[in-house]
Amino acid sequence: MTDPEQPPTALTIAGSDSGGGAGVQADLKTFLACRVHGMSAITAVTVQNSLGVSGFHEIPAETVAAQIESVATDIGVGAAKTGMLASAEIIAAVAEAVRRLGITPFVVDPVAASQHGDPLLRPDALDALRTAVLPLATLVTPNLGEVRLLTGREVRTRAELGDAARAMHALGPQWVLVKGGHLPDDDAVDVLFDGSSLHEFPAARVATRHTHGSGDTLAAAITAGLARGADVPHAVAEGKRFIGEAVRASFPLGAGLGPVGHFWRVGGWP
Ligand code: PXL
Repeated sequence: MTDPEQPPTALTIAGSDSGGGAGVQADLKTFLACRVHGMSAITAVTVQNSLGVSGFHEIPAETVAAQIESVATDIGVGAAKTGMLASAEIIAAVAEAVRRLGITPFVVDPVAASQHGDPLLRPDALDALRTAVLPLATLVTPNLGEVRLLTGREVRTRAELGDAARAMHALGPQWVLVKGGHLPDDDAVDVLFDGSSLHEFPAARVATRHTHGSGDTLAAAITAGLARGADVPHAVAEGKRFIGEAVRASFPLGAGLGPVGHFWRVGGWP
């Protein structure tokens, strides 16, 4: 039973990014900036910097499940999200733990690759993601590449976003947020679908290549909103505002892709 004096809590089930811009590190910074106590169940340790991912080490599936169980049975999980899940074994263990412990709301960011294109999910794990995890999701947040991997659908125009959301919804989540940022339009539109109505979230584009960790940050900000008691449309609206400001506050780091600026709301640099 959660103490009413305890702050809202959120759990990320994701991989570590040694460069600090994406993965668990992005999620925990976002949770803090959104005023929830962040917790982590680490699925894999990636070796990476601004130039890309040069390797990763998977955590044993039973250790991933044990991390989830440990925090859920003591601290309580107000909302959870997934990021890099790495393998079919880890996916099966996460799905079993989330179901058994009744963890909800549950946001699934179906991460398959880094922005550099480095794989973060074994190709043979896609089926497990589709069949074991998506039916448990309160919300799934695919980009267009992930829509293609999960549904076989190629989205080339804004008009096709709705069909993509319907195809994703048929895989079992309660809500779908398809991120249209990779379309060649002037603004970037995401569409939210609950099985009956479509809602568009347009956003102005920001001219920067430093967007490492942006998908993780959006899903984490939405998860924080859900942990604070918002419904899905309000949590998505708040999450879109958070990531919009974070992209505007992004900065160069190292020789490659810099991260979004998680500290836009807490103040400090720049
Ligand atoms: O942004 C997707 C992502 C998720 N999780 C980890 C990552 C990345 C991208 O690099 O490294 C650990």
